[in-house]
Amino acid sequence: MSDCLFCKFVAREIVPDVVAESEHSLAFRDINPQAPTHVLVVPKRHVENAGELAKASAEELADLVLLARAAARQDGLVDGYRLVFNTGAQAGQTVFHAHLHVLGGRTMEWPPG
Ligand code: D5M
Repeated sequence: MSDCLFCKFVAREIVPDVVAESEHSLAFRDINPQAPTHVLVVPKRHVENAGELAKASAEELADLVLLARAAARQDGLVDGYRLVFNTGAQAGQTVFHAHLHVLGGRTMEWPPG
């Protein structure tokens, strides 16, 4: 989509701080990190959220999760990490191209805010 920020990252029209890439997904650092590691993993396909990605391609959803795992390993998150899909405005989604947050490097609390 021409006006989608994350599509521009995938096309490298704008270059994010890339940490890893796979056939179907791109991982880059969040501009406003909420933890020592805060990586976003996006599908190269433009879909609005994780459910839409699952409907379009289970393989691409699995690729997204595996790239998140690789990014966590790359940052040495051996004690754990949190994966988050904000889905919809009420859940805090602000960019409507599906993205998986990878958060780690500090103790997480529950419930989230
Ligand atoms: O998460 C959207 C995330 O996107 C939020 O954590 C900030 C991040 N973001 C926004 N603009 C940029 C740029 N330019 N580079 C890197 N990260 C960015 P959501 O779940 O939709 O609230």
